[in-house]
Amino acid sequence: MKKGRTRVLVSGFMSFLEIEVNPTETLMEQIQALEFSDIELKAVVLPVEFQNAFKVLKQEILKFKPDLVLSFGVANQRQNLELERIAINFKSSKNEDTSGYRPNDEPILIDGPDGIFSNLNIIQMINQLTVQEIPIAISNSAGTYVCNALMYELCLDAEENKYFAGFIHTPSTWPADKLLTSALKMIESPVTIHTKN
Ligand code: PCA
Repeated sequence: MKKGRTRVLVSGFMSFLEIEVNPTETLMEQIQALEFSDIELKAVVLPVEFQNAFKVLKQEILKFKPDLVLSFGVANQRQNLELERIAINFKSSKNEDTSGYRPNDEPILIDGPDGIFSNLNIIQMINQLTVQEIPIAISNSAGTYVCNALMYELCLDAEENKYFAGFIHTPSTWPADKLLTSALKMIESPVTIHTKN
C-alpha cells in the first residue's frame, strides 16, 4: 500500500429524464461536506451526456490524481446498491441524453475492446459489506445509457493510468440517509480503499 491517505474521487450524476432530483447528486453534496480520517476525498457531479460525462470526470482525475475512482448513478428497478462488474462498448437509448443526443446501437469507441471489467475486487467488497448488512449485490450489466458509457471510458482510463475504478448503481427509492450510510460504508471499507497493487 502507498504511504499517506488514499485519494478517493467519487462522482454522481445530475438530474435527467423522469429523475427530477438525482439521488447520486444529493449523495455527492452530503459526502463532500464530511471529513474523513483515512481518505482524502473529492466529490463531483457529472452531466448526463454521453459525450461529456467522462470528459468532465477526466478533468477532475487529472487535477486530483486519485488512487481510486468510485462513480455512482441511479437506476430505477434496482433494490440494492449494485456494483457493476463490466461495461460494454455499446450505446443505445430510446431517450435523448440531456444534451439532446440519442445513440442508436453504436460502439462507444470504434476500435475499443468489446467490454472492460472494473479492476476493483468486487467479490471481496460484496462479502465484506454483506457482513455489515449493507444491501449490496453484483450486477453484470450497467445498461446501454450514460452510466455504462461513463464506466467504459473510466475503466479504460484506469487501466492505462494505473488507478482503481468502479461503478455503483443505486436504487431510486431509498431515503437519502440510507443511501449515504451505505455508500460511506462502501467508500471507507478497507477492502475498497486498500485494493492497491
Ligand atoms: N443513471 C443513468 C445515467 C445517469 C444516472 O444517474 C444510467 O443508469 O445510465
